Amino acid sequence: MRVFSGVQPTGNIHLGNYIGALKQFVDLQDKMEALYCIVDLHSITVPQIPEELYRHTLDVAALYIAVGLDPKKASIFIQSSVKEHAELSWILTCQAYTGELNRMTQFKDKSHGKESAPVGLFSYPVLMAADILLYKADWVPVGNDQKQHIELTRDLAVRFNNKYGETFVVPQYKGMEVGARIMSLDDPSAKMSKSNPNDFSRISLLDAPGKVKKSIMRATTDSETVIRFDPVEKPGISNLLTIYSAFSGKTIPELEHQYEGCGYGALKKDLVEVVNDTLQPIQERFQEIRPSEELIKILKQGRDQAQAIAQQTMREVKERLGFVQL
Ligand code: AQP
Repeated sequence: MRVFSGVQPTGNIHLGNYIGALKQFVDLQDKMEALYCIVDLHSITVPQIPEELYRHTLDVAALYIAVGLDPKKASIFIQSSVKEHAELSWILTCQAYTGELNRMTQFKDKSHGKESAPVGLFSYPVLMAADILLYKADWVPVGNDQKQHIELTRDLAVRFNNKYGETFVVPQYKGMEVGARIMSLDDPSAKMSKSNPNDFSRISLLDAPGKVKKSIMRATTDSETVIRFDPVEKPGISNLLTIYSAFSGKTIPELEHQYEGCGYGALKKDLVEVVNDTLQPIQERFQEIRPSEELIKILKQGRDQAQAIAQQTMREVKERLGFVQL
């Protein structure tokens, strides 16, 4: 069994990325062959400042290690360092229909209100399919904002296999029941996101304790006082309970019981502590690994491991398509 996933270097990893994806990356590296990349090719579907992209790419790589990914167990690499991603993406673009890409909600969200959008933003789910199919991954741990893209990946794999012969593994979406979508702290109707201009809408893994405190204490709740998990009626409190549960290991019913009769302030105060206690060792490890030569070595080693698999898949794909390989 093989697991593959990635994170865009569009900013520092936040609690949504961590709970929805990275925590699972760490669990799965012990259970199967694992490949995790930093998807820089995806990040340029929206404008990036080159110096920031460079910095964020290495930051995300260091955060992968800091949260517990082990280069002895998982291949960690930068997407653009394995050119086969772009190559397979083009081949799959020729198998995808504009109608199915038109239905992708993330494209609709990100291009909303714009007169025109980059073609790459429109076709980005095909690049994501290429990322996954290139490694014949069985499992793809992602937050539920990506579920529709995994369905497209499955459709493209089946379509290619039916047309050209069994080539790709049809991957499974590996989501979670709780925590698959962490919401913005300032607006619990929107998902927590790196690109939200309000810094207090999210908590990044590198946030200082004071910033964590401010973000949580300011988080939007409701006018009631009862601590109850109800994402429809009480999205703000439910979001805080979800974060609390993911960081403490306590179930949501356990937390509801613990905070029976308490006000929102008490819950928020404790959550600040739980989050800061979890982030502290991650930040310490980050500070060690980020400036080190070891990080570059890990990324080179990951690239070589990934490339060996990618090249093998591309040979098969080209043979099936009837490409002349010299
Ligand atoms: N709010 C979230 N809750 C749970 N999971 C989330 N993920 C993202 N936001 C949440 C999951 O994190 C992984 C990496 O995401 P990504 O960086 O590849 O892209 P994204 O989904 O577009 O994340 P952001 O933070 O919203 O970035 P921007 O603002 O740049 O678009 C994915 O598995 C994703 O599902």
